[in-house]
Amino acid sequence: MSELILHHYPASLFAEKARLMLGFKGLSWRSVTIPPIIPKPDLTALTGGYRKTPVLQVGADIYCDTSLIARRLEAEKSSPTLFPEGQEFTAASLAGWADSVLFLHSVSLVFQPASLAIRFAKLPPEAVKAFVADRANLFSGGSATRVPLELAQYQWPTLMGRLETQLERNGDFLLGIPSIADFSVAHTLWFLKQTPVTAALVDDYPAVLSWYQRIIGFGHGAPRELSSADAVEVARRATPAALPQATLTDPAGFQVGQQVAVSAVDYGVDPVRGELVFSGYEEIILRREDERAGVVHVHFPRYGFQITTI
Ligand SMILES: N[C@@H](CCC(=O)N[C@@H](CS)C(=O)NCC(=O)O)C(=O)O
Repeated sequence: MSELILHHYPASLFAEKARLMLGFKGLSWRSVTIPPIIPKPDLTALTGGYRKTPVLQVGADIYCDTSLIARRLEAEKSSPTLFPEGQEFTAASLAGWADSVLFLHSVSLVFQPASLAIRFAKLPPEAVKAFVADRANLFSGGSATRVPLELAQYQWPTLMGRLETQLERNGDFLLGIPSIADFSVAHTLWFLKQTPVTAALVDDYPAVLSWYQRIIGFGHGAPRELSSADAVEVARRATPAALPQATLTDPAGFQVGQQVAVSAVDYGVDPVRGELVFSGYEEIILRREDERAGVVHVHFPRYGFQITTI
């Protein structure tokens, strides 16, 4: 059986969500460290252009976006579950809210000058300049807009106050039992916890703080390093897994077999081109042939990604 390979870097908060989900499920995995800014030639040999972090690889199958990575991990090991029975909609929707609304608030808070000064203190000025330029570009062409810092600061107590109340009353986890929602909220708060300037935005809420420590306590499972070149070689030697059975007639009329481009809607909208081989409720799959990686299937969530014909 193919190993789980996570392409990520330590400071990435969405990667932290994936690492914590791997820890929650007690999984072993291979860890490929990727650059935090473009170019990422070995990663894009696998994805075909998707550049966000993290990406999960299983042989010649490449999974983009943590909302879909969660479902792939669930398929790998169903228990403990990230999607508790009867709470599937609530768990996924709350996770989606955290990964967009809560995340964009925390980006503004973390990117305030006092916090950035600490985060960038050890980096040479050229590296800071390259990082800032990369992130400005990341947001161009997408639907997401930065929350102004003053607005993020002003609204933050409402978001945290609601979390605090729910956690005080609902037990150890957001929905009473663990779910993907816990990991989506926790990785965003993990981002704020990285410097003293923003850590208080979490620490001031005692029920949130003890819940946060519980989620972080799941750890990262058992990673073992792998080079990015070796990961490309793993894909080249593997054959993509059998496709799921189609159950959805695409409402936009896209047909399996068509050449299409898929891109994220919000930011990091770099398109991936290939043949549409599956279109389902949660997932779409493109087949692409890469000079180095060979034939790969690139999986995207349906929600939050758009298809165009080419
Ligand atoms: N919706 C995506 C968001 C991923 C994301 O925004 N990741 C950030 C890092 S935390 C990113 O890609 N930054 C640019 C980069 O790493 O190149 C997911 O759930 O995976």
